Amino acid sequence: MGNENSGEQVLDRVLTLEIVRVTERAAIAAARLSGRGDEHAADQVAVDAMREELNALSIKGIVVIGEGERDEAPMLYIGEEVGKGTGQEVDIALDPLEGTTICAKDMPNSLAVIAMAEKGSLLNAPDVYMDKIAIGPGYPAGIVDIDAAPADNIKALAKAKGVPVSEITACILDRPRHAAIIAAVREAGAAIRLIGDGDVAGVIHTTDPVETGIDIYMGVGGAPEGVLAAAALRCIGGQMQGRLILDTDEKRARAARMGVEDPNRIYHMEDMASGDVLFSATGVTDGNMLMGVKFERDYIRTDTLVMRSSTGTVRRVSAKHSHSEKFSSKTS
Ligand code: VTB
Repeated sequence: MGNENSGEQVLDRVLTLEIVRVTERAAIAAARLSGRGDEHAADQVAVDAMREELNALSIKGIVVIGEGERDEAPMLYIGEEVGKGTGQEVDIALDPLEGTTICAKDMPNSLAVIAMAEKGSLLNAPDVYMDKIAIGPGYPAGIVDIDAAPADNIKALAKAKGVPVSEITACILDRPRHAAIIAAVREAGAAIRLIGDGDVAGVIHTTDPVETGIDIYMGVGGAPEGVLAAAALRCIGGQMQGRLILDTDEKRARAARMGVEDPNRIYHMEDMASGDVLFSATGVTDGNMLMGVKFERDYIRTDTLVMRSSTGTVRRVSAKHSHSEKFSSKTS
């Protein structure tokens, strides 16, 4: 798959393999608690595991997208320094368990995700909502537009793909706030896959419609998840636009403190994740692109997608881990 976004290789390429270990470890921890109905516990073990693995890396990392602001998240909060404090300075966006509720319910597509980038190249997004639209690679630039009517975007996409609108599937979070967009997409004649959570996976799924059945992601989800998804698309190729939803003075002030000058700005994929970006996602529960963690008698198996924007290489890492203390079920 071609990648138009190649750029300078700034990050040490060994980090591409190091971050696989980080998401594998978080995914294994979370997966032990999948289907147990306790989303906080699943999230907590994933956070602990990811943090421990990150702190073993020779990086000077800073969390720019994390578990929340320092006062509300004791670990992996925005601004937390991670890594051994030696080596390259990197910005990190992470979600040790993207889709806590789907993991707790043992439903598809929960992931452990991380993006690592050159210092200063990931959008410092506040934890607010973001309106998003994303499509995979291979389309002319600008064929979808966050400000266009949903039906027009669907029709433009179908035309560019060379299929009738009825063969297009949009992925949308199943929320009451999406009633109008859902009605408009259905009225246009396209199908919709409604998801309960996990729009990072939803966006990534647009990059491989043959495997996932998803052509376009639309709707309002978390802004931090938007930056993570943009980091992934920068590596695989595709188009994405996002706009923060800053509908109160408090949110506008919070965003301004994080450097957002224009509250109505449309962020394109490259505005959310620029420079050399690495991205890794390990499946927690089974999904459309990634298998979930499998606990077998002799091994624990994981499935990871890891990629890098400067080279456009997308690797799939299928790993067998021996049972060990590190992967045991106790929290650290
Ligand atoms: C999405 C989704 C997340 O939050 O961003 C969503 O990717 C949006 O927020 O997995 P609401 O749930 O408030 O609609 C999550 O579902 C995480 O909560």
